[in-house]
Amino acid sequence: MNTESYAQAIAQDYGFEPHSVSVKPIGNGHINTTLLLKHSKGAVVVQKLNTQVFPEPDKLVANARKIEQHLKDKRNSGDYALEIIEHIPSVDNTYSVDINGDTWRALVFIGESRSEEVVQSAEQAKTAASAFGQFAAALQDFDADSLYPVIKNFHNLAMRMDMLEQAVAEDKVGRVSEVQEQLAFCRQQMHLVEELALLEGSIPLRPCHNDTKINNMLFSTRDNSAKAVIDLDTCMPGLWLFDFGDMVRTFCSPEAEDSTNLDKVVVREDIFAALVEGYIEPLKEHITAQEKASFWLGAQVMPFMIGVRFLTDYLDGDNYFGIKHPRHNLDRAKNQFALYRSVVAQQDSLKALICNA
Ligand code: ADP
Ligand code: GN1
Ligand code: MG
Repeated sequence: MNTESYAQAIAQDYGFEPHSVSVKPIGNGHINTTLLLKHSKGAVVVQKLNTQVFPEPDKLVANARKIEQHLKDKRNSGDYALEIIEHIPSVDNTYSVDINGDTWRALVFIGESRSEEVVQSAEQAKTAASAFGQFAAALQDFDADSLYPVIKNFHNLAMRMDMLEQAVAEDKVGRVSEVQEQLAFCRQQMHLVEELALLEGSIPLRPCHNDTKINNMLFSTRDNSAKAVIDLDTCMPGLWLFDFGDMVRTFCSPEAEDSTNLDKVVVREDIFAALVEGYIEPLKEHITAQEKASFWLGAQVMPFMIGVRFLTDYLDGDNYFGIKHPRHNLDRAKNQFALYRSVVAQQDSLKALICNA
């Protein structure tokens, strides 16, 4: 089926006037297919959920709707100021529809907004980090155990390393020989697995976003303020250090995640400082001292772990992340390892910024 036929089928399922419908891709997500659908009365976002990544899409939608409801209650009581990602019911009153074996959902289009791929200024970093902090704070009284674990062991580094070794052993597409340098590098970082294990039990499990990359929040095009935290697909119980680390990963480099300009892939300390400040402020009533200290480990783990995941997908034949060219996942992996190296190299100043916050 082509995009136009999907659009017609969606129009029917959601009761939009079929002749008025047009679609175009929006955003740069790696997982789902996201389209802006315009119809006679306005616009909605429609998404084909990637069932390779999310084998139980109905559970994902049920999770997202629980969070949506919780945030709406918070907003109604004046405890959450951002806009909320909102699912639209179909004509049959379901929140996802089956089109030719694929699962689609419709979301309210959050207008006058834009997402960024690269943070442009410290002010922007603070705004975005504060939005993710407000989101985390608003979820503190949410029962995260009521969420279905849509991807088990999502941020389990030990398991990610096992998956890398498995992909190496299988060498499905004959790419192992060209990544020997990256593999050797990965195998030297096992201390991170041990450091994470040592933390177990000393910091609380929290309702987490688990994908706090910069393009998963929307800025207002009117005044550049934070508009909404989006992409709630991986909200599950987790550790704040991972959400913090994912922001370090996606806010701090002046280069995009897939840039091959590796000399420029370095942590911008002013951005890091703004992110620390922006994220911790909304959490100050909740965060423990040990949790704050653990952010340093998060800053190292996330660039490294996502690098490992990109490398694994490259060896596996690119079945997980969307790619635009055959070496895309390898480029992304090299980029993330360069960023991880920069985090480690700047350890003294970055750690001090966390400690002094
Ligand atoms: P993926 O899971 O593939 O990352 P996302 O849910 O993050 O998909 O959506 C991809 C992009 O689409 C976002 O980065 C954002 O630019 C845009 N987007 C998604 N939902 C909305 C929405 N409700 N309103 C406006 N833009 C949206
Ligand atoms: C994916 O869906 P998106 O593009 O926001 C991935 C994240 C990775 C990220 C790397 C469900 O996020 O875990 O960190 O790519 N999402 C999933 O950019 O695996
Ligand atoms: Mg996304």
